[in-house]
Amino acid sequence: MSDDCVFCQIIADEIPARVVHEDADTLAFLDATPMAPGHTLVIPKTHAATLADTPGDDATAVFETLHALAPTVEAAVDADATTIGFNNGTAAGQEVPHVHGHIIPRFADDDGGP
Ligand code: DGP
Repeated sequence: MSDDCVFCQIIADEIPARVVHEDADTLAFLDATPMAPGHTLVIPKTHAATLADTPGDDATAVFETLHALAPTVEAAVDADATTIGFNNGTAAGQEVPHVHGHIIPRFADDDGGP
């Protein structure tokens, strides 16, 4: 755990989050400032800032959770598709330095999204 990491604090249950999935290696919860209803973040439970810093097993676990969860998120909000991605590093727009994948529900009539 990284003490000053907001996502580590969510894992430790020190700050609240709307958790939608948890397993031994990953946690998924609703984004606090969603780009669409159901916008979900998937993180490894072990702190790593970026994908390059993430051990292979944790990266695999995050991608497995994204793969398993995206259809559920899409169906839950009756979306037509999902944008799935990582802002990987500060220059790419990553604001929280704990690696996380976004599941962003998309709708046929939305404005083009992120
Ligand atoms: P990124 O730009 O890829 O680092 O996205 C970080 C996302 O994390 C952003 O969409 C807002 C979300 N976020 C930041 N702080 C919190 C928090 O405390 N709780 C939750 N649920 N989401 C947060």
